[in-house]
Amino acid sequence: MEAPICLVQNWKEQLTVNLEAIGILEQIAQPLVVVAIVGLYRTGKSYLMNRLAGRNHGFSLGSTVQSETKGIWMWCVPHPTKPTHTLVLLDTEGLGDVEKGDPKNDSWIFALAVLLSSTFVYNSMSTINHQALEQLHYVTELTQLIRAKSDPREDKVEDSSEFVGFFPDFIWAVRDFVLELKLDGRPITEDEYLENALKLIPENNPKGQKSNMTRECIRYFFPVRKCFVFDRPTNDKSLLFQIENVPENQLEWNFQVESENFCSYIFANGKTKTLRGGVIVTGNRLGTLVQTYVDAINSGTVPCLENAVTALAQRENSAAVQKAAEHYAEQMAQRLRLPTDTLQELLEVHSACEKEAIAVFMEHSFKDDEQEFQKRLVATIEKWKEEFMLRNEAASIRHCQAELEKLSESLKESISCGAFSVPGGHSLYLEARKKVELSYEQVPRKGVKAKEVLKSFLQSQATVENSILQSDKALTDGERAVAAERTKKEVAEKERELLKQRQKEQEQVMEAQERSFQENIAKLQEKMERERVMLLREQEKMMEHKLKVQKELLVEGFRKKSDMLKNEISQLREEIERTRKKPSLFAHILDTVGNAFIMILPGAGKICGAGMKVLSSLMK
Ligand SMILES: *[C@@H]1O[C@H](CO)[C@@H](O)[C@H](O)[C@H]1NC(C)=O
Ligand SMILES: CC(=O)N[C@H]1CO[C@H](CO)[C@@H](O)[C@@H]1O
Repeated sequence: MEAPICLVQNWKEQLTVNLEAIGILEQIAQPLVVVAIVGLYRTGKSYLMNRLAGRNHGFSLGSTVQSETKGIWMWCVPHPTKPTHTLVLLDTEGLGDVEKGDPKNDSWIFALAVLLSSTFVYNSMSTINHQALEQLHYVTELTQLIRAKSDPREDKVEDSSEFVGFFPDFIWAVRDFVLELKLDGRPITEDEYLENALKLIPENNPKGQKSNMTRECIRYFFPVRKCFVFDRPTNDKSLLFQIENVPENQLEWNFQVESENFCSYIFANGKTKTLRGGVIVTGNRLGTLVQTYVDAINSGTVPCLENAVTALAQRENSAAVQKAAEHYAEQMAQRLRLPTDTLQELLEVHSACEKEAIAVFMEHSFKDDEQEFQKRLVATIEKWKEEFMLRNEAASIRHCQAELEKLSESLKESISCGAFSVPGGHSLYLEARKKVELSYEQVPRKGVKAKEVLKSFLQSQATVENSILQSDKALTDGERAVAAERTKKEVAEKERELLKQRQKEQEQVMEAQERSFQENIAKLQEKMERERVMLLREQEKMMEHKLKVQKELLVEGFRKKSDMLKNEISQLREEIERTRKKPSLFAHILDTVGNAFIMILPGAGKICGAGMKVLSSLMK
């Protein structure tokens, strides 16, 4: 992208998504590092954005800002140090600018910037003081504006602490910093400066209440915090308003170094944007997220992180089913040589292809609650399998008929020229026919319909044979009766064989369904286990953060506030315990989904003995 483009427009009291920008995101299949920068205009935000993009121009700078559209601007550039990633820069335009419309909608822009980014930069001037913190009051509204889970607990605080897991890292950029980095005469780091500024105000005065809340929220929601201070870029006022045209080396040395440090930090530490459950956000996913959130805002509902993941999953899981089913059909077509010698041969190839297809599905699907999409895949593959079985039968019939046609040519000729209408003709006929049968037996790879085709052939010969038999003058009536009886017996024997083959095949089909069932359950179990480990990690991270906040509050002397966290912490501890004890959770899910799979794979149910006892034995 040569220049930024408006992503979300905040105009005429409406938020609108720019479809052109969504189109750009949809082209990006790479994972994203998303850096959002927020702050008042004329504070030099654009300069930092341009530096991150590696350009001098792009995001417009303060002097022309008035003509720009209010909202979120986006710039996608290759990540300078991670070639497998795309860096997306988001700039909020016109936040806190009264001339540009209702400030109520600013809260939404702020919330969107938080939701969409993996690194969130707040840019402000001169020092971190009451005023700067008050300008950041938007963070205190986040709990009212967005929700983590689709079924929130009664307890609001409990829900808000859910944010911790997937909120961006927080960076405070202090521009034109005029103080010395010292605390009680001792030099401190930038980060210490920030942490000190975020300490709560002990005495209860109404003036500090607002900034006090901001402090608390930042510490609560953003576990990873960082601060960068910047000197004035130039002391030449005339240059200040056209910084984009000033060559780098004419800017103040300190400022150059500070900008460099800021950019290097973000390039090295800016996280890949990730959602709950380890879902990595790519360009096209970000596009869906933006639309989902803005749709929710415009329809007056609260944008919800969990619902956004569900929306993504809905879209991608159908694609995952399709991809997996296509893989199956392609591989089957490639590996099968129709007709196969036996049904078992086909079913073995089927099992191998299905195994791969399930793996493809598992790789590309997520949050498949109730296994709705996996069930769809099982059903689709079953249908395909039946289709391949039909094709196999048709190929076998074609092949066998053609072979028999060839082999019985001379027999038919003899019949039509009356070669068997002589005394002793019947035995001649039987001999000739036996020869056909024997040669037919030698034909390789006749397939599943070999016996059936032969049977039909013999049936079609019945009338001819009978008339040869009846007209054979060399036989007595008694001999004729015996011969007819023998033929009948042979036919019955062939029927029995055919029946046996069909029964065996049916068993094989059932066994194949059982294999499908086992494979589906096994892969599902693997995936659930991976997800459980991920959830545990997220919960533990949340716990770590809460304990840290609790301890800090205690050290700072806010015992009451610190105690209030106790409840949350014990709740979370219980949740972690529940996550640790997986089998009870799995058993329930597997029972339900197992039954659903068996509906589609009835053979598996017959072999397993229907009951879900088999599942308990699977669960180790
Ligand atoms: C700031 O928050 C702390 C902890 O809740 C509270 O004790 C203190 O009175 C608050 N200060 C102000 C100025 O509201
Ligand atoms: C999307 C949104 O919240 N828009 C609001 C912007 O502000 C006006 C005035 O308060 C509201 O009417 C809109 O609903």
